[in-house]
Amino acid sequence: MNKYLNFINGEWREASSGESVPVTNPATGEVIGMVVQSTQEDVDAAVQSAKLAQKSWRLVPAPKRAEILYKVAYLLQERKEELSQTLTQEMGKVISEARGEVQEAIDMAYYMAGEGRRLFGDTVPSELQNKFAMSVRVPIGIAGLITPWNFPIAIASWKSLPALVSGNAVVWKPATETPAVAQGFVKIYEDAGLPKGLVNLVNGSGSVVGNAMVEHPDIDLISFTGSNEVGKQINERAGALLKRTSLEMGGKNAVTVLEDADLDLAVDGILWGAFGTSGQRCTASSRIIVHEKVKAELERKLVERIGELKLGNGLDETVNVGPVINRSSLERIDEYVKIGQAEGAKLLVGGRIATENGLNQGNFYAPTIFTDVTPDMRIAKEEIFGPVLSIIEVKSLEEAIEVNNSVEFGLSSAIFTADVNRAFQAMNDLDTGIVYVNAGTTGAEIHLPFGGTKGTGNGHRDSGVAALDVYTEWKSIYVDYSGKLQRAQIDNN
Ligand code: UN1
Repeated sequence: MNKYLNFINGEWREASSGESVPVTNPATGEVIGMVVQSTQEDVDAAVQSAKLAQKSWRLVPAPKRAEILYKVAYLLQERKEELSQTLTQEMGKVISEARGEVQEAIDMAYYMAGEGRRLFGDTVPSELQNKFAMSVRVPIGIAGLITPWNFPIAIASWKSLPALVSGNAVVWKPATETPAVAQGFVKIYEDAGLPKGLVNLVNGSGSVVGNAMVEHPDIDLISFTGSNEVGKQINERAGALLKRTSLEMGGKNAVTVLEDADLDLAVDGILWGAFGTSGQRCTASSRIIVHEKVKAELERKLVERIGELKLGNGLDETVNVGPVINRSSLERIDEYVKIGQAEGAKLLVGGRIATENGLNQGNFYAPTIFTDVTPDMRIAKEEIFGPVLSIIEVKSLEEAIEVNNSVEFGLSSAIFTADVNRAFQAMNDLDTGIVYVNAGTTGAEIHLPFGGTKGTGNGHRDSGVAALDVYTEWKSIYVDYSGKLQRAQIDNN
């Protein structure tokens, strides 16, 4: 039986509690390993080792730090297939998507390695003669990373790589559901020759390990991706300690389909965005906002095509939709479907736990579409995190934008239209951190900022160059080479 350990100060270790919990394959219900459950004591040990390691790491020139990141990229590439298989086994997403996710980590490693030779600051003219002015990025210290199970390696790469290239050390708590991929990623840091103590892996629960990280005086920032509820708690606790937080939380992403859209293309985008990863992406499409003139035709095409989606174990290359993460998630999704029906939405297709052909061994939900949904219904407002889509009818672009923006989240949105003017209108008015034109709501690329407005985040971004703002402080430096006292704002006015 596999046992997933902690990695602290360059050593693979048991947790101080001596306890562990099972890790289950969501497609088959099989236990694939045990993951250790850490305590405050393990977090303290991880922080201590991170602190010591960071003291010298901050002095290593960034291009040298980046050389290790390039090795991380090569090793990720070498182990791509192995990591993808592991990912599918413990998280459930279909193998082609698992490969895509590992690719996202590879892309991020190359991109952040490149930052080792940039990490740009500004050089600006001083207002005084014989004085030089510039700003540089400096590391913050120790970054505490708390990551979810739905993108266990991509999101960990978005956070750990910029933290490291800019000179920080990392204490990482992965999701309890996905310790094998976390172990595989940390092993790569180890094999790439990252000095010991710079990346520490502490497995365990949010309530014990997560809290201990948030409250630890020597962890300088927390970067979290997960639920809104937990994000808010983290922000409150960390806020009282004046600790920086970068929070990436829920979504209730909508695809708008206007009457001039290419409907077949829209159907492709919708099916991929809503049922890829079984709807368990923060970016998943969970609402369709469709113009009344094309609603019936879009629905007909969606129902026809949804029948082609094959449910099953993601390791089977012919499967399109894998399981959801666990039993309680499956039950929560089913509960939302009942809520939708009680609210008066019309179930077009799906709406049941799938049990045929051995699917009852895992946690499978039939791809589900509701229509005649109104924006005030709970299924149109709350994040379901499963393969459930709600169709809302509108009469104009203006109304579509209003409906799109009416939810408490603001991660991603999409519009299908052939009209360039209306596309630009939408780009301007859709209140989300990510906007797609003629594509679904998923599929962000790593060199652009990832994050959202309103209840989705707190203004920070993962990935892209914007990620560096999370892991660095600005230091403004003035060099006066005039040899005399020059008083800014006084001697030159
Ligand atoms: C997430 O769902 O939390 O844009 C991340 C996407 C992926 C990342 C999703 N590149 O859909």
